[in-house]
Amino acid sequence: MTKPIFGLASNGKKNLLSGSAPSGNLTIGNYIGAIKTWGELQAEFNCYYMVVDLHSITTRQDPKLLRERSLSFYAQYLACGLDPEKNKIFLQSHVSEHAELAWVLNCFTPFGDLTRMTQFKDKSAKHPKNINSGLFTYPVLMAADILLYDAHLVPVGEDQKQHLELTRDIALRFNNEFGETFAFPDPFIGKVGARIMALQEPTRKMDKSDPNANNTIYLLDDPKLITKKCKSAQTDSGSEVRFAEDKPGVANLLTIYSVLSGLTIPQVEEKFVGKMYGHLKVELAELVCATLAPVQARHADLMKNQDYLHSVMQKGADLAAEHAAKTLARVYDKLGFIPKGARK
Ligand code: AQP
Repeated sequence: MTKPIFGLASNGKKNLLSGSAPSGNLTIGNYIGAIKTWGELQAEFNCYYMVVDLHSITTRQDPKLLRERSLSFYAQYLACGLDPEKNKIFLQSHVSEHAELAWVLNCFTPFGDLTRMTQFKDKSAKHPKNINSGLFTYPVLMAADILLYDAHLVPVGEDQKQHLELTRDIALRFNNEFGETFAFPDPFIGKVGARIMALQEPTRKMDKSDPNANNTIYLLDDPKLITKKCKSAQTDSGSEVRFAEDKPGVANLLTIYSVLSGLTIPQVEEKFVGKMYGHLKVELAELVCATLAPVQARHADLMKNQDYLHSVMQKGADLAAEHAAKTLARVYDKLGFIPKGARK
């Protein structure tokens, strides 16, 4: 007989968790690689989607901007189609158990394991004046995010795979010592793990905190700016609209077109046979604008209705906290902490 899966939701569904840090503005890369897919998963899984504001302060944030962005990220999640009735959508800092479990897990994470995290090395190189301990222990907070909700599945990009491995090591270590306490998370590999690249430097990922805004299409960019960015995207030598490794610029534009149109790459190539890069750029700009127009309109409406936004946010946090509190109580009990008010 196969062992039952630990931590399944009461409806028998697996838990899935993901999030994005409000450390820049959401991009078409976030949309294609994450938020669009999250929306498609909400029927199949018990989903937890966070705005991971605690993570964002590993690099310095302007408090006013952080507040604005966190709210706007939340509204953008909803505007992109995430349903607050079907998912737990919340701000990470609204559920204090994240920070509490992270402390516990820190005590179960060998220092040497953290020194091997490549993202720490990359981010330290990027921010040499602010190599703080939070940046170093960031993967432990991410482990807490995942383990708090018994997440069985975590959609992760290439850059987060090592952190998920670390989470699995921590869970295994704890479970081996104290008996089954945490569900064991697996990476969720989506249908098309499209990775969107920077428009001006198409050999690296489009990044929401890129200092060069021309590399990035933001979800809230106005149509004129989107058109300008698409038109000035770097393309390659030659003129044939073809997907090839030695044509990273064109391949990137074709990928965006393919995902947003629902056509396969060969179908998109076929559409542009005999046409120039310029045609692709113009049509891509139109497609991106048409995709983002309803998102931007819904976002604008939501931002005008802050009472609604805050009430949904509160509800999401309350639902998430219910689950998180149970996990933390289980952990504290295993560790030998006396529950508050245990004997009155
Ligand atoms: N260019 C991209 N193509 C495809 N998917 C992408 N994602 C991000 N950029 C692309 C996916 O979006 C989710 C959130 O990713 P993130 O990189 O914004 O993650 P983060 O932890 O919020 O950001 P960082 O790296 O901590 O901070 P910044 O971006 O400010 O440097 C992920 O699922 C990712 O795969």
